Amino acid sequence: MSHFFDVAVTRDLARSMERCELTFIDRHAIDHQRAAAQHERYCERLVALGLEVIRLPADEAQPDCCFIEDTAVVLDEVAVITCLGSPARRGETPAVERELSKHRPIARIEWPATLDGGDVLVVGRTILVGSTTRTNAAGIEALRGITAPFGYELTVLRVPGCLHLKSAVTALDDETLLANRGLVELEPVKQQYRVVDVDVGEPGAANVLRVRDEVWAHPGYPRTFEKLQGLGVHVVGVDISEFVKAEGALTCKSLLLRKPSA
Ligand code: CIR
Repeated sequence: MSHFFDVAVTRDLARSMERCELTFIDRHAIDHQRAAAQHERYCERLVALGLEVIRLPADEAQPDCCFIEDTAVVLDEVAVITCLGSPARRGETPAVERELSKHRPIARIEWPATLDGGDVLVVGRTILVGSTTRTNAAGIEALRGITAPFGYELTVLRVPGCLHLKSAVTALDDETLLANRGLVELEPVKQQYRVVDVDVGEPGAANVLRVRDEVWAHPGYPRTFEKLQGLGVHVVGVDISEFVKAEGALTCKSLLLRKPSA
């Protein structure tokens, strides 16, 4: 899938985000004003790159609603609405489905199959899926069933160390992964990709967002940032420190899609 996206669907953050789900990290106070400012800058940067940014309103009943990535997997051919692994988050999907149905045919993952979009990394025609506390075997098989007719090949990776696959590994380009190998078992794909390791002192640094010709990275991980610069990656700092406290990352805050060519 090309990273020349035209549209970003984002969701504003709820004031209730301070009551977000947390699994692998401890709770720290979230500065709502700073978080809102960071979200503005995230959206502004997408606009500056030329994307149309659709901002769905926050839902105060859904503290994690700004992490819109988990609600869907959007491919060129179809938008797969997920059944989130956390029951508390399942109310997030209807508003997202209403928006995505304007852009794509809809398929759904239905309970007891569960899957979070944060566990799905699409690299070209390959879909890497994390087996996590949120994404179960039935969710993975449901995704395989929906995407196989379009020619996608799905590979399952175990993620024992963190919330989502993409907290542990993302792609710098179609041949290269950025990973924390302490959090994800990359054995099944080690022949397929070159792997760049995050700095050992920055375990959370593997989540970067590819958008157009940029790779966004959180500046809170400066050594990994410099490493990517040294490798010639067009890396851009986008600060999401308040969302990191909610166990979120850069990819979680948008769904990126291409407009179908006319
Ligand atoms: C959760 O636990 O579901 C939220 N607090 C964080 C979700 C982050 N999403 C992501 O990594 N894709």
